[in-house]
Amino acid sequence: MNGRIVKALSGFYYVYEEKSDTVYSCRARGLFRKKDLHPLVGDLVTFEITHHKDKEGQIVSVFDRKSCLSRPPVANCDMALLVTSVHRPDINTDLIDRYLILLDHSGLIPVLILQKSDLNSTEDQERIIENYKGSGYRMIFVSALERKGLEEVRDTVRGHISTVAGPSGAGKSTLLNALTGRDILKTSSVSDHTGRGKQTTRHTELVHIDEGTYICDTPGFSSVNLPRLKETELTQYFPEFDGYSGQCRFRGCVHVSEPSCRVREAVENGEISVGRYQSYLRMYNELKEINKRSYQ
Ligand SMILES: Nc1nc2c(ncn2[C@@H]2O[C@H](COP(=O)(O)OP(=O)(O)OP(=O)(O)O)[C@@H](O)[C@H]2O)c(=O)[nH]1
Ligand SMILES: [Mg+2]
Ligand SMILES: [Zn+2]
Repeated sequence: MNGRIVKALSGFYYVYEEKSDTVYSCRARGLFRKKDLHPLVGDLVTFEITHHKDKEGQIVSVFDRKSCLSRPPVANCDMALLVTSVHRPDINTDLIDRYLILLDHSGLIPVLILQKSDLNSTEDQERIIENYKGSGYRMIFVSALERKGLEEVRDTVRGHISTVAGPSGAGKSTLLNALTGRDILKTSSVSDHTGRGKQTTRHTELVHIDEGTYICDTPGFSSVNLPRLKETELTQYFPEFDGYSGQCRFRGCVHVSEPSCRVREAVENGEISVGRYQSYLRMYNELKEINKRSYQ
């Protein structure tokens, strides 16, 4: 039998078999320990049924992965819905920008989901759009509460295996509940005191939306490590620089302090947003530091 791991908890792997619409609780054989292969949520596996009535089985093999993301740890996703709110909790563009680098590096299509749009003013919305202008990232304003933007999300994820990612309290689980029309995932309110989420989702779980469409619910996070990159490669991860970087005076310009830099010029005259350029500089310096330390 073939199936997909939809949840991993306390040594059990929950494997979903689409044809029979059944979830089997499986153990992984010692084989995995020997090979040091840890099955992940999203993995396609072959399994044997060991107990029909109790729907128990044993995983025999794991298929090669199409992708593997470190945070959250999921396999075979080709798309990531980066879910954040503007208010409650407040938006953290540094976290978004770092995560966009990680996604690009892992080969996943990023989609920016601005959840809780019912709490936004028109200016809030314009500010976010302005910040990512020219990046080409798909951006969807959603209110799970008022059921706005859900059709656009559905159209975007159709046929994809996606994962949600974003800070605690951003409304990831609420969004998935709204998309399935079922209250299957636990949610809880944002703290009035801190304005932050309460780490409600504790494990990663793949939710079957319809044939061939899955979305993974994941625990919230508040920091992202950059992938291992040379600082000079970072410019490739900012799509809004693409139309300008070829026009800088120096080949290999990293747009930091070189003269006649077309990217910096574009920032100065408002063609590229200052916020994104500052993110670039922060990450550039961080990578430079990391790389210096690791070569010492
Ligand atoms: N105003 C408003 N509140 C929302 C919306 N969607 C979710 N919320 C609220 O936001 C709070 C957090 O929602 P969750 O879905 O639990 O957030 P989460 O991102 O899954 O959080 P973690 O599981 O902790 O990572 C809940 O109180 C929701 O009711 C929305 O569209 N508008
Ligand atoms: Mg959640
Ligand atoms: Zn330049």
